[in-house]
Amino acid sequence: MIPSSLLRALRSARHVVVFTGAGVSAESGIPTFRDALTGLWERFDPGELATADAFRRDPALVWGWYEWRRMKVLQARPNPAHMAIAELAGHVPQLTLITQNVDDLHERAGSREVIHLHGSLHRPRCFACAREPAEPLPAPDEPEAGRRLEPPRCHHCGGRLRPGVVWFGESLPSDALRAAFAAAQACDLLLSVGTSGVVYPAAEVPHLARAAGATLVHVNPQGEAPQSAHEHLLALPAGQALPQLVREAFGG
Ligand code: BV8
Ligand code: ZN
Repeated sequence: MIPSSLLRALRSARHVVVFTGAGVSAESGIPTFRDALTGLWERFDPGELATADAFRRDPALVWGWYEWRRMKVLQARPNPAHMAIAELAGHVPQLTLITQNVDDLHERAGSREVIHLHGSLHRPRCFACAREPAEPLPAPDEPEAGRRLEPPRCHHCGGRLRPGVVWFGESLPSDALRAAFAAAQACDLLLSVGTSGVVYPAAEVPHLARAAGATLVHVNPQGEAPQSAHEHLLALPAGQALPQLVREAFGG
């Protein structure tokens, strides 16, 4: 049951921020960061594999992992959580969507101007000269969880292509981070959906909103109990919680 105080806060919000992590795509069948380490990769910690050093050491291992994850995204469809977030934008005066995810399921659900703090699986670039390939890469053939794949070569300099994601130890795109922090400080309600909030500086976003006096709503089956009256926890899967929240707040 969604508290009426939360429904009132959402109805009267001028500016809503939605901040998502891997949990929002879980019901689309996309493994969360921890679950994405199966097969050949199960002996790795993501912090070890999602780094430039890992790519330098073994490009085929890292490229294979990202191509397997890209294939999962190509095979996936947006779930009711992505759809409800796209619909919510039509019910509030201003909505800023910030994601830590590297999939394009928010865009495929109809959300526009998605702020990707950690880049995208669909924007590979040359590890040497940073140019992007002229054509989008073909869908990977069925790499079972655990195949090494040699990364394609840059048409310009012959360097290896790398995934267009932000690796540990790499800076986040500064314009995306600035826009995300500004929205967090300006909003009056922030919905944090499916994130464990351990990775910085992205994890700063909800803290900035709380410090600016916004109402916080955490949507996470494993979420912790809220700390204050302005904080709510919906301990449900996002695919259930978000459609229910939009329906109870705005009807339809
Ligand atoms: C930076 C893209 C420095 C790649 C990602 C030591 C050495 C080096 C750096 C550090 C260090 N110590 C700390 C740092 C900083 C580091 C950091 O924060 N590390 C953590 C581990 C402590 N950060 C960085 O390195 C960042 N860069 O600091 O640069 C610098 C500074 C100046 C100049 C130069 C450099 C860069 C971090 C970005 C890393 N890239 N992603 C890829 O995807 O492969 S992070 C990646 O993991 C995700 O994007 C996400 O942000 C994060 C967590 O992933 P998950 O845990 O899977 O997902 P999530 O957190 O969303 O958890 C799933 C949640 O969903 C769970 O809570 C679960 O309960 C819930 N859930 C499950 N099902 C559902 C659900 N919820 C709702 N519904 C459901 N159905
Ligand atoms: Zn190049």
